[in-house]
Amino acid sequence: MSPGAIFDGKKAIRGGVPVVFPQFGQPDKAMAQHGFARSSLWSVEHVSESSEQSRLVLALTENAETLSKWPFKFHLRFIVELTAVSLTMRLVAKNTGDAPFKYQALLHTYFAVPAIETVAVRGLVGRSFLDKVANGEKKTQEDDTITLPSFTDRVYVGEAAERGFPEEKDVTIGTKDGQVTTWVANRASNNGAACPCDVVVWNPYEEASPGDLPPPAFKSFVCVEPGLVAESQELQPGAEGVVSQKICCA
Ligand code: TA6
Repeated sequence: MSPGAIFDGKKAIRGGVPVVFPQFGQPDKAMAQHGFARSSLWSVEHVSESSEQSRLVLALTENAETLSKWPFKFHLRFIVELTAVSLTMRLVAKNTGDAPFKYQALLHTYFAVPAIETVAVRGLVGRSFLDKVANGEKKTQEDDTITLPSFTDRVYVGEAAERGFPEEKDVTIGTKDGQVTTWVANRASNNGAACPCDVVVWNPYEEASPGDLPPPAFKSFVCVEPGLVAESQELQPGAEGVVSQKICCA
């Protein structure tokens, strides 16, 4: 959590896992950056507790505010499952209207790290990525070790889309000297069928740190974000789109 996080509901809380829906970035300028979900008030739909797992389901459906920005009916669920060894989060978007709609969805997860300069993210080798620090230039990840020595903002395109759907590989977060601290499984589906999961890797460094993330806060996190964002997805009436992330300590 950023020391400058704002909790008055006027903007997304800076840290944790902001829920991005129905847009990533601001393709629709009339709608907030990253959509309305992360700054809306959700309801608690379900809470359960056992010796094995704690489970929480939060829900958001269309309302006058969302309809004024995006004229579609939906039921969003954010499902959090915590065990002794893992945290699994699933964003499930259901089209509850009678016409298809286009959407993007992403879990904007902030992972705490000791020092961004020593971080290495692995498991994305071979993927194409859009380098938003280089005007969105399309590049290929040649090395399995991704370091973040400076402002980094990349959309790693879901591998399956380009390589005939090989088994999705997990991502690890660790250090340049080879340590692995966190395993991250990113998955997606749309209209009930598994589909390639894009992964965004971001750290703003000082030059792109927003006001509610005052330096040196950038030194203490890396964002590894599963999503359906490289292209808008079309969700059929009654169908669901899902983005999930399972996090385990190595
Ligand atoms: O994490 C990727 C990204 O889209 C970056 O481009 C940057 O804008 C970041 O999200 C934070 O966005 P926010 O609206 O939360 O300041």
